[in-house]
Amino acid sequence: MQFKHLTQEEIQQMTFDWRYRGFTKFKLLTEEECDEINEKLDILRKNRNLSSSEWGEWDPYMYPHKESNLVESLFSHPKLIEAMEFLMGGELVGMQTWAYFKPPGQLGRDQHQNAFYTGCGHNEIINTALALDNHDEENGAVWAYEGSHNLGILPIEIDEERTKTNPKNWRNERGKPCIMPEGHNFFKNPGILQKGEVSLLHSHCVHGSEPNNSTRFRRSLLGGYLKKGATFKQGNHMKREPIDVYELRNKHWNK
Ligand SMILES: O=C(O)CCC(=O)C(=O)O
Ligand SMILES: [Fe+2]
Repeated sequence: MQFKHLTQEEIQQMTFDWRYRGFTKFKLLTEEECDEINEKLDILRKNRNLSSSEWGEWDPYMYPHKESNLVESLFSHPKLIEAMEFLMGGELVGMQTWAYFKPPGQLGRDQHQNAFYTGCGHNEIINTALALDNHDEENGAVWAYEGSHNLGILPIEIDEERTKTNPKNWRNERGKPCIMPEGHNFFKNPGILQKGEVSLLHSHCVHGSEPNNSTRFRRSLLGGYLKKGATFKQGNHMKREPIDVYELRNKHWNK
């Protein structure tokens, strides 16, 4: 495979990470570029909250790429596309974008595998998280069990009390954790990201986040990408529709 955007070093790191960890990361944007996205997302969020009482103030923002050229261009970033084609071994279909704001005090997301929700096969979906702040243990970074991507789809356990802490329109955050195999010893990687780094998460890797116990935000722009030809569940909530990321890449990046 010919690479236009990834360095040899990045490819080596990614190859290792995908085999042994189930997630990888690299630098994508500068802090200034992140500030611009944060401003844009904040405008979208405020407009949403003014125009509808459906959403809580800090609820995730669904499909921001539909309303922002900037977000749409990032969703089709050539370096991201190249990395995911390499990791999944084929072309991609865009699935979803959403923005997380995670202000101080906000609860985290229970441990889960993304493939549980999208219903696709092993290594057939990658979720990206572009860090728009520094992410660390204090502000509830997304941790992941290293190597857990080699597990099948795990059972979940419903905790009715905890499901009550979910935002009204965002029912999968809490109360349906997956159950790890008994006595497992997967290393829990804290998922530290610098502002401007993007993480790529394997379909089956178990991950979650703790509450934001800091006085800082923990914002991120998330994307979902399916391997072309893979089947998926639309989802009651996300109502996923295939998005042509190559058309978007031509539109924004002309390459
Ligand atoms: O940011 C979070 O707390 C969770 C993100 C997540 O689950 C994902 O990117 O798949
Ligand atoms: Fe997830």
